[in-house]
Parts: sequence; C-alpha cells; structure tokens
Amino acid sequence: MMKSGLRDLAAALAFAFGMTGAASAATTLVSAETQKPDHPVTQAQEFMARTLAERTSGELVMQIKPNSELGNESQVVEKLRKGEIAMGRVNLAVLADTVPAVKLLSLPYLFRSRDHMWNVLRGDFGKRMESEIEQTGMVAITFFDSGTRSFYSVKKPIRTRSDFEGMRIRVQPSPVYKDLISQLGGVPVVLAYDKVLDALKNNEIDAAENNLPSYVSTDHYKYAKYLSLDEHSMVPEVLLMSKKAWQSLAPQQQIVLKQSAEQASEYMTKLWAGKEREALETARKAGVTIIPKSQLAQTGIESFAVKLYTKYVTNDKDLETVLKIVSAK
Ligand code: GTR
Repeated sequence: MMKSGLRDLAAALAFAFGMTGAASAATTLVSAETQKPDHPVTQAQEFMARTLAERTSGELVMQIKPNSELGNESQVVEKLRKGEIAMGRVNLAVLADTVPAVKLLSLPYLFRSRDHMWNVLRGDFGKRMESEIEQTGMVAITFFDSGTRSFYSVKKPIRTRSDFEGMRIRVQPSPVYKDLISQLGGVPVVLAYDKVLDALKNNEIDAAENNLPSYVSTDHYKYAKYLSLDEHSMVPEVLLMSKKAWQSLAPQQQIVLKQSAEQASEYMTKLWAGKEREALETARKAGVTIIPKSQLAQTGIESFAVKLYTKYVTNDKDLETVLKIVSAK
C-alpha cells in the first residue's frame, strides 16, 4: 500500500516537473518570422528556444525560420489557421481583418505610453483579444513590445499634415492603416514587409512607417532619409500557435511553453531600449534628418488621424471599450 502510494506521489511530482522518466521523442515546433536574425524579436524567440530546450530537457525544440522564409505575415497567418505550421510571430496589426479587438487596438494615438499599452494588454481587453484570436484557429502565446511606429520618407520630410498630400505611403495589410493614410491625405500602398525595401529603392512609394529597430535592420533608412518621430501607433507583436499544434502538447508542456514565452517577452523589453538608441545612432550617422515630435505640427496631424475613430467605433460596446482604454492608467 505504502509503496504504491509513494510511487504515485513520485510519478505525480515527475509529471509536474516535466520529467517523464523514459526520454520521450522530441517535438519540433517551427516558428515563422519575418524579421532578420539580428532583430530583437528574432533574438527573443531564440532566447525562448533555449529556455524551452533546457526546461523540457530537449523534449520541445523550437526552430525559428527568419527572413520571411515561410511566407509573408498574411500567408503565415493562413498557414497557422490551417495548422500547416506550428508557430509564427507576426505584428498584431495584420489580424485586424479577422480579430475585431485588433481594429480598436490599431487606432492611431490610442496609447499614451508603453506602460499604458501593457496595462490594457494585461487586462480585460487583452483577454478579449486572446479569445477572439482563439476563435480564428490560433492561440496567442505571448505579446512582445515593439515600441512605437513613426513615418519616414524619401524626397521630403513630413512636418505638417499637408505634407502627406499625395504621398504614396506603404502600410501593413490592415484596413485601419489604409484608412489612416487616406485620412491624412496620402495614398496608401499595401505591401508585404519583405517588398518594402525594393519599393523605396525603385521609387514605387514615397514613404513608409515602422519602429526604429525595423527601420534600420531592413536598410529602409538608407533610402528614406527623413524620419518624423510622430509615434502614431503602438501595436505589439504576437507569437501565435496553430490550435492544432497547441492541442497536441501535454498540459505541462503548454505551461512551460507559455512561461518560456513570457520570459522571452521580458527579455525583448530589456533589449528594446538599447536597440532603439542604437538604431537612431546608426540613422543619424548615415545622414538621416531626424525630426523630433516637438518639431512636428503634431496637433494638426493627430486631429486629422483621430477622425478615424468615428469609422471604427460604431456601436456602444466599442465606444465603451475605447473609452475604457483611453482612461486606463
Ligand atoms: C515590423 C514587425 C513585422 C511587420 C513589419 C511591417 O515592425 O515586426 O512583423 O509587421 O513591421 O511593417 O510589415
């Protein structure tokens, strides 16, 4: 009696700590990434892969495929939904068409600060977004803070709202950003991330927008030499998993996976500030004209941009949600 009780206890403990005795076969989880290997979000996933390998004694192997090797972000989302790949890291903005909460999150100038954004993500709104993502056949494993996005242009700087007039500006595949550019007077051009550099080089677009580490790591800064730090959006990255791959994991593996992802997100937040400074320095040294927020006719730009709220906040529930976000600490 006593002996089998102890055996049960030992087995339960072994399970709780992920030690299943006989070495079980390793599961390889491939993660699609659009950024280059030197980008902080790729490095954060490499960090996660190391943590995961250590904590599962090699049972869960995460393999990151950078440089859009497995397709652009819209294609990756499709593959995840069909269960054709296990994992993928995308910017939340590309889910705006399928996840209603993302439309609201993408509204320009919504967050006052990164802390504000995190408080909203960790609260009810974050939970709503996770459950809406789940309804599309994917699981949100963690979010990564990728700072703020600003405009950069090739031929002339953007300083006032009227500078947007007629400018062809590349945006992510998101209805919100297409409308934002039209609202500002520009011409939106939707292009996959890996096509933007050539479009800048070949004069197919006049401007684009992104966060600082991406502006530099993609070499966009070599062609778009005016950077206007208007910080119009703060949409985080998300690490997604196909529901099929998620459900194939044991409960303990799911816990370890989520914990490792959380740690990777914290790791990226630590990296980010330094990477932003480095990027700004690289751009400055390369002769980029950097226009700080204080030198932009910001009020004019923002008052045009926020007219978008009336298009996307169309019912009482959304109005209540947006007011809650805006008034959150
Ligand atoms: C980057 C983001 C990518 C992609 C890209 C873009 O900041 O990390 O996932 O969304 O922006 O502008 O397409």
